[in-house]
Amino acid sequence: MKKAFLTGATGQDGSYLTEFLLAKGCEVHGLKRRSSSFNTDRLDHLYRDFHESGARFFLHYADLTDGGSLVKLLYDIRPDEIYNLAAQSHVKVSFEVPEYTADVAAGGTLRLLEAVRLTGLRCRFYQASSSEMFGSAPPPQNETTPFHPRSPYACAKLFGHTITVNYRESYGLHASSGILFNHESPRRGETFVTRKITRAVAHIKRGVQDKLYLGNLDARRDWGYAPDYVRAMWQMLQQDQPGDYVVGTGEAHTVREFVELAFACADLDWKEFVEVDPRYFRPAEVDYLLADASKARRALGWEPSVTFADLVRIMVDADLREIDAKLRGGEEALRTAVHSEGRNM
Ligand code: NAP
Ligand code: G4F
Repeated sequence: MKKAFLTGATGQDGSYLTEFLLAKGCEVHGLKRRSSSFNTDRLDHLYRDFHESGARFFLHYADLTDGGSLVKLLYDIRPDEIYNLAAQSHVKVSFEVPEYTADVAAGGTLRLLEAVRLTGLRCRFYQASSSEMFGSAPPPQNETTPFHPRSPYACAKLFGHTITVNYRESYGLHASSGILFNHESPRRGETFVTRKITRAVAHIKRGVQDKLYLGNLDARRDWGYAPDYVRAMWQMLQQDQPGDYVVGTGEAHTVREFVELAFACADLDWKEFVEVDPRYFRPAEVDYLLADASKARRALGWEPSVTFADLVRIMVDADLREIDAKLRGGEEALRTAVHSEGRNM
């Protein structure tokens, strides 16, 4: 049975990748960082007590900012495949906590690669690189497009990407880097724009939120469905040769288009509810990301399975179900809670 180890297991992609690897028959070891409250919501449906026989999914405490804990884990687990998904992944937040963002996304990647080298593991390595690294490079972007990062997050990811390439070239490590464009799902963090929108649509529809405040509505993104993207990660590690791959749908939409469609899914007119608040503008914006994923399509046979319209619908429906379940569980308490939350997001 193959053993896989992933960082960022508690995040959006980590949860889908864990599901995917378990379905492939792997034993899966996820890294989770210490938190003062439970942070495994996205994984709880997969978890079985490790005392039970047949358990194939294990969580371990460590942190990408703590190199020793990474060496210890790799030494104990000895995985065949490593997926490095952990990061402070919010671009706007990276302007507020730039050093920490770099410590995790850049330094953490280096620490993990060093842990692989020092333990002498013969394993395959996946690095979660990002289309943000292209920044202001004109669309469409592919593996040969020069990078022009526009945020501390993107600069840190660019280091993570290039150090992965460097370990491949220096030490012969089977290390691949997935340059993934935006991918979303009902498990997307609540402060990324798609989820912020679909959650607000559901809350407005049910009368527990009045307004949605957003930043730049003109930015264009190539949005896909997260489960499709974790399949691409796995496919990269099944190749004989390591490499770098752009992964995206090849279709871009503005934030405004996402808003329009999401409100329409709930029979609402977005213009009545959406206001622009400059607080959500970024010091430097990435205007237009559009993937040319022809290499991934050709070499991996990768294809997205969900259209833009379906993605929006999937997310709105999931947020409607979530708010309905909460409302059934305690309407008055919830109305107060989501009201204040809606204003602060
Ligand atoms: P996410 O939901 O924000 O998950 C990030 C994960 O990293 C969480 O599990 C988080 O733990 C963990 N983490 C943060 N700091 C850590 C630390 N110091 N030590 C250990 N773990 C830490 O991100 P995602 O959307 O799943 O994305 C996965 C990866 O792909 C990220 O590296 C992201 O930058 C990159 N990426 C994402 C996209 C996208 O559109 N989703 C596109 C390109 C690249 P907690 O749960 O405890 O916070
Ligand atoms: O949803 P976003 O915060 O995602 P962003 O910045 O594109 O980054 C995401 O995708 C990257 C891949 O390209 C990942 F590497 C990264 O980890 C993350 O997953 O913002 C998308 C766009 C931006 O142009 C932003 O300015 O939406 C615009 N936007 C407008 N109003 C907003 C808002 N973004 C957020 N988060 N909140 C708003 O109110």
